[in-house]
Amino acid sequence: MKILVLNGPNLNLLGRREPDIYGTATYDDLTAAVRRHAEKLGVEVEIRQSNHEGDLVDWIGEAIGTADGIVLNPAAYTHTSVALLDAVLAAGIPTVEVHLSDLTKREAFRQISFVRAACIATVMGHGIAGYTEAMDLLVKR
Ligand code: CA2
Repeated sequence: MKILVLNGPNLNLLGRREPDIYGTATYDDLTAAVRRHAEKLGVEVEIRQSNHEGDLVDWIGEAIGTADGIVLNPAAYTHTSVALLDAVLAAGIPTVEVHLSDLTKREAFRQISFVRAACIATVMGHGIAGYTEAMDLLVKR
């Protein structure tokens, strides 16, 4: 089984500000936790991050026929991107939406998620542990 983990804008800067919202773990900590968990589960993993919406759309499209599941934190594009929603719908690959923070406790504009309609589950508010929980959901499925 192969899982693709996609991260949206600014997540590469994780751990550098707003620790009260996002925790103190860095992006390297996140990728290390995901790789460790993939090894434990016996699955292949590929992790990517981009600040550009089109990169994320392209990577979802390229996953067709190569990935069995996607863990997707679209970051700010969660709240704006119909293109990402359409990409996940078109790919037809089981996808779990992940957020480090609990969006239900944040600003009104963060209550909207376009991609959610195409995802099999959403994990939020568990920090980087949310990524490994999402991987478990995909493996169980
Ligand atoms: O909670 C999440 O995981 C978010 O997807 C993170 C996004 C935010 O726009 C979403 O509403 C919720 C922000 C990613 C930026 O992450 C940073 C965190 C700390 C320091 C620098 C960047």
